[in-house]
Amino acid sequence: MPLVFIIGTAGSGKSNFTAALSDWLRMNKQDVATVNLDAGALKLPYQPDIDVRNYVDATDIMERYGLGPNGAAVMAADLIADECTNLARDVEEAHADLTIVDTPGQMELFAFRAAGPYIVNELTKEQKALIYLFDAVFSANPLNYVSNMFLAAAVYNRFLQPQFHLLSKIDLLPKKTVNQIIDWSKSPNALENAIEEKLEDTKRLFSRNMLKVIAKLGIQFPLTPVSSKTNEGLIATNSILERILMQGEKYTT
Ligand SMILES: Nc1nc2c(ncn2[C@@H]2O[C@H](COP(=O)(O)OP(=O)(O)OP(=O)(O)O)[C@@H](O)[C@H]2O)c(=O)[nH]1
Ligand SMILES: [Mg+2]
Repeated sequence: MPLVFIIGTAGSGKSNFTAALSDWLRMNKQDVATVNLDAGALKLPYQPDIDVRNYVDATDIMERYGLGPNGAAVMAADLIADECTNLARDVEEAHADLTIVDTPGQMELFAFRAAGPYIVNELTKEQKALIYLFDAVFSANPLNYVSNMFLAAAVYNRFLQPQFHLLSKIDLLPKKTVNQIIDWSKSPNALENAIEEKLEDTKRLFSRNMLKVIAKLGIQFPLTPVSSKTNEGLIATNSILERILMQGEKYTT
């Protein structure tokens, strides 16, 4: 029963991608379960099979401890770790061939506090992977793109799990811009040229130096373009998932 965690900055499209991928897989006769780990989610674009809000509720925490929304979100993120046994049991009992996990809205609550890596390790002992979403609208600027590469590298460093990268919400950009970003993700030269062309002064210098560091680290994040509105890229995503999680086999045998 492999698991895939969907991660990305706030608003990068995690919940909608969880909805689109699970709907599409079900349409293709795959047995899928969805998990919501966002204790503060008010409305979700899918009906989660397993829901952390059954155990931890951010609104409830706000009232009980007199906290604001951010304080409650931090506390909720930490409390989720205590519910890991319950959540792992729920995942087990769902008996799905693939479980898709939608992570909390603010990525740092999941990636940069102790609870996130603990949950990723403990939710299942089966095969797992992380999908990191690059928001296409944000990533269209080379400086933002390079910053997102650093975030993706930091996330990888926290979880040390197989991780692959998608460019989300591509329906919001012209095809030419999408192709350009995909080009940057595959060719450091193309990204370097964009930095020289599109950025000035400090921003150019900063991006150029960040790119040098990335080259030194030997990181490359080839992006697969996706849209949860048009379902573009879901076939490609599924192929990558099958390769990572199932050594190329289908989930359902
Ligand atoms: N056009 C378009 N909009 C999208 C797509 N995916 C998400 N959105 C929109 O982007 C916004 C954020 O999407 P979510 O799926 O809630 O993103 P998230 O990462 O779960 O956000 P938080 O959990 O609130 O941080 C919503 O307004 C969505 O409708 C997409 O593929 N295309
Ligand atoms: Mg969400």
